[in-house]
Amino acid sequence: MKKILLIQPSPYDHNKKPLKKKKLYFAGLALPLLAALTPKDYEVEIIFEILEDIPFETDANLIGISTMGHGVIRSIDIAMEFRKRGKTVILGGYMASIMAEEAQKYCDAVLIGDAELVWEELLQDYEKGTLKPIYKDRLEESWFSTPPPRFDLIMNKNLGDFLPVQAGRGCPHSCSFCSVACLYEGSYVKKPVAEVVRDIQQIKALGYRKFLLLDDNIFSDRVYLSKLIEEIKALGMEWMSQCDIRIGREHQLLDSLRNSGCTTLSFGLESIKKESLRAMNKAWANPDDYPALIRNIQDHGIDVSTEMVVGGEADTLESIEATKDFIEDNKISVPRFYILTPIPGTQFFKDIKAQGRLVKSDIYSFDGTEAVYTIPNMTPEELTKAYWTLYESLFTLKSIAKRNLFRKEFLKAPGKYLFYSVVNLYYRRQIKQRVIPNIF
Ligand code: B12
Repeated sequence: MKKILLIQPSPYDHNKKPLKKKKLYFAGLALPLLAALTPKDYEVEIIFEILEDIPFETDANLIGISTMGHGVIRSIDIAMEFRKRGKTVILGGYMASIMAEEAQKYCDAVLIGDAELVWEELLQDYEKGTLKPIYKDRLEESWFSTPPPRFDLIMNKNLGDFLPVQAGRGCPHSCSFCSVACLYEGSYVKKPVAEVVRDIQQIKALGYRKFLLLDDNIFSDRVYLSKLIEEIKALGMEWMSQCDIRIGREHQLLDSLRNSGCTTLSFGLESIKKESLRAMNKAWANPDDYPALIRNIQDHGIDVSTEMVVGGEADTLESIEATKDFIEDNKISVPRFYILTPIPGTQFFKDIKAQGRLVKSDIYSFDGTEAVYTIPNMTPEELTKAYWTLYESLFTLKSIAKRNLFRKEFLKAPGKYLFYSVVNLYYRRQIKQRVIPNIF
């Protein structure tokens, strides 16, 4: 039987060893989906390197490797290792898609964008010996379809208590730093509601009670979202997702979301400085509104998780310090931060490069914990220092307690806030070791 090995590499740690974890909480959908798109006469094996070692001596002749952010360096190293062994290597995923010319140097073919429309053609060409260096497609219609993901291939791995589902891809906004905007250019494509329900039912049948709707912005199409959550409600599951903070204005929708089992929403708030948001082409978000929007969402029983960046155009050491008060005042249980980083391929990267502001060229510095370009109000070294100081200041025992224990919701759900406190303590340890905090 023909065999393909699909790999989700793990990024290198500071000692250039692939990062390892005992458990993978946020399993991606790409490889189970790619496996489902693969014709039945192929045997497919999936490797999540974060959990397991790569079988370089595999009997598979075709190797598919995914790429994400700075982790692409590991993907390239794996690709070269397999090519040395005479295997045919395909690179796909976000990073290979937005820097395809570079990726092409290390593999036999790059698949740019969505695999749904070209994966089968690529496999046919491979069999005929006529593989092209680039396969490119992007779902352009407003609707797309996928087969049910092959979760059977990952059930033997140590995963968290939820599995991924996807309803839509893309986002109507075009924030200049965003890889999603770079690939989807402001478009939003979605799956028929019945198909999303089918995928959730599959997860339920596997014994899970929770799922992660890993869409980039579930508030992209309000009519679609309303229909979707009506159906989700009937499934009796708990779920989490991410979206545009302005959903906080929608009282009725928030009620329906909560009633459908939505427990947590994550928001890319980025900055408390309007001018910094404007420079990111994100002026549609107004930080003056953030506190009221967050409160509304929390008052509807949905936990708010935040992703923010420091190092925006108008950021100062004072505004970074003030971010601490913002997070504490708004009782954000598990805040996450990155240093604003121009990812190659994005508009932001093109602008910063054209302005001659890059101070690092090694992509491994582009992991969101190191300043890689200059900003007006501080040096890159000051920015990196301010970033870690912000993290440290929010992960003191006092701040963890303030955000998780001394809040009005604590008595209603003490177990949950104690769990968040434990996650905070875990993050605290990682911050001390200067490792980007995550539980993955
Ligand atoms: C789940 C997830 C993770 C999980 C991955 C778990 C795992 N091992 O499977 C975790 C939490 C570990 C993670 C970590 C990181 N992630 Co991540 N992650 C995601 C997320 C939310 C969903 C991915 C997903 O399953 N999507 C659904 C699938 C169906 O879509 P897809 O991945 O695009 O796959 C399609 C195509 O791209 C293509 N494809 C994908 N892979 C391959 C491989 C081959 C061979 C082929 C042919 C095709 C192909 O086919 C698929 C079907 O069309 C995305 C956001 C997003 N919009 O996708 C971010 C995202 C991919 N992550 C991102 C980043 C930056 C990271 C980190 C670098 C963060 C950090 N600073 O540490 C790390 C790197 C980890 C690594 N392994 O290298 C960025 C990537 C940006 C970029 N330019 O590359 C994204 C887009 C988030 C964002 N909005 O910026 N991530």
